[in-house]
Amino acid sequence: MSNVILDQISEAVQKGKARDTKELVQKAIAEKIGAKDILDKGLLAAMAIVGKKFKNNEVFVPEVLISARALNMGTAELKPYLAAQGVKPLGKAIICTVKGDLHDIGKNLVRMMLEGVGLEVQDLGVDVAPEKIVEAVKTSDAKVLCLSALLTTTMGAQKDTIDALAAAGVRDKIKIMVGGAPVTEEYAKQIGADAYTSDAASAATAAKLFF
Ligand code: B12
Repeated sequence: MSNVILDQISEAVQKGKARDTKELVQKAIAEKIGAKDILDKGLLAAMAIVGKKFKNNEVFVPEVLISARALNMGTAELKPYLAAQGVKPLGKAIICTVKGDLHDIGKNLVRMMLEGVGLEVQDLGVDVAPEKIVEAVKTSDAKVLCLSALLTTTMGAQKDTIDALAAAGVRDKIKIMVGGAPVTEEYAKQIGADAYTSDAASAATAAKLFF
């Protein structure tokens, strides 16, 4: 039974049907299907399929964008269930997708999970230049900075950002976490980041350790 609805959610995301996605997620929640299953087996499973088709040129940017919009509608419904409510603020974090990169689904999930462990998150958005990040770090009392990159061509901007923070004399003010599909533990070490994790839930667990 539960698989049927998860498949329906996946189907709705693949077709970019935002309203259907939202309603199906609400239905799944009402049927007491776990939020993590709805996310992994419904919403993200769909994006994996869309990603394959995108790679094979079977779908193009507009289709991927409407699927991303549907997925975001679905995750918004899940937010209260993924993120623990009423947690006393633990501290602050800054998050963004680095310069040249417009992918924000992963970033948004990480933000949601950080909020779930009680962090207040300042989201600088996508395509954020190192200078802007330096400014944010200087003017905030955030203890953790999360940098997301989804392209092999923009991973370098994670390093550029860390270098810019060092040049501005604020590198030691903040713990830096990096992530995104092409990023690895080894790369994170190489560019002098403090932590890397491969998914949003473990990102939140790792971030918590810095407080
Ligand atoms: C959706 C998507 C898009 C959408 C983005 C919409 C949006 N609002 O985000 C659109 C259509 C705009 C897009 C555009 C492009 N894309 Co695109 N896109 C994807 C796709 C299909 C899914 C990405 C995604 O959201 N995954 C789901 C999320 C949840 O996963 P995630 O981001 O990896 O995040 C998880 C972890 O990595 C981690 N995480 C993420 N960030 C962080 C940060 C920290 C600090 C930590 C600790 C963890 C962490 O936690 C997350 C949750 O568990 C991927 C294919 C794929 N399967 O990955 C291609 C993909 C990333 N895109 C690709 C390409 C090439 C492009 C374009 C260049 C295409 C083009 N020719 O125009 C443009 C670039 C635009 C730009 N300048 O950014 C390639 C990248 C190849 C490469 N290795 O560089 C991919 C891999 C597709 C492919 N196989 O060809 N894309």
